[in-house]
Amino acid sequence: LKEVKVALAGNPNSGKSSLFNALTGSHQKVGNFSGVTIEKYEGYVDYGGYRIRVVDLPGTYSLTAYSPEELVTRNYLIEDVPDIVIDVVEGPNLERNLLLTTQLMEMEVELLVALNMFDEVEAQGIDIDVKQLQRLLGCHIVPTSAKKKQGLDSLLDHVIRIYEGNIEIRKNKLAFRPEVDSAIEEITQLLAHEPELGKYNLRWLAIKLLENDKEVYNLVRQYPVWVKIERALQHAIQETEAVYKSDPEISITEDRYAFIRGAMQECVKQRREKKQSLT
Ligand code: BGO
Repeated sequence: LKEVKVALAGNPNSGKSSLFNALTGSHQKVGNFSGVTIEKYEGYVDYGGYRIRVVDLPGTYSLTAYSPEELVTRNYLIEDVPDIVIDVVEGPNLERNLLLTTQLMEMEVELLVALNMFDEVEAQGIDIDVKQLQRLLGCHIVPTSAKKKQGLDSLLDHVIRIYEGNIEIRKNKLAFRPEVDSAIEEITQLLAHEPELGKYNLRWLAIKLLENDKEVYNLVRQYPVWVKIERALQHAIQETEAVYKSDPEISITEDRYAFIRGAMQECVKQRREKKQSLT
């Protein structure tokens, strides 16, 4: 059997453990993530001639360095490099859940969205333009109901076809405001001077530096190129302060929310309930 490594990421209460259970059934074990007391659920499912190994990552709303759950999640994505990351999204609460999605896009992981609780989406009369949302997120989206065990085969089909490179989709990058985008570009190029950093996604490191991320700061500070990067960061702060009266960190957060608002306006409509006819 060919093995495919899949990680489940998602907000708390998105139905991640329900999906994990529905997928892996009795093939589960529990351990700990290295160095922390956070439980690590691993399991597998054999499907279509593949053994799909699934890790259930801690539930998180974001990928900052401020909470152990968020650190464990992003470190896992960086160090263990799953073949595919399934972002389990709570369909009826799409807007809130997309914040994590935007950050997974920034990490440029191989992303697949499980639009979970789709039974609730339908019951509540919410219309989601899945095709258009796929275009905006630059990844495939599969509606699922972990509770009713619907969409699971389609999800696994997508895992295999993405792994085999059989369904292309145009990746999309979130556009930040021009001053931030050019700072990201400049810092990414500076980071490329350090071969040892080559194992990281440099664009992601650049975004995190602009966000004042402590962990990434401590990583990059050890390298000679830091002097130039610090100058670039200072310059970015001056520019965004001058134009927007806010620092790069706030600008980046605002741009993520702007992207999400746009996506919601384009893709999600509340259907008006049909009035009951009196005839
Ligand atoms: C309770 N559809 C629906 N309708 N519900 C779902 C789906 C789905 O596709 N998937 C999950 N749920 P977790 P995290 C509950 O436990 O997997 C429900 O944190 C209840 N419990 O059943 O735990 C799931 O791992 C009493 O709901 O999420 C669970 O991501 C009343 O979403 C909740 C109502 O799922 C969270 C619900 C005693």
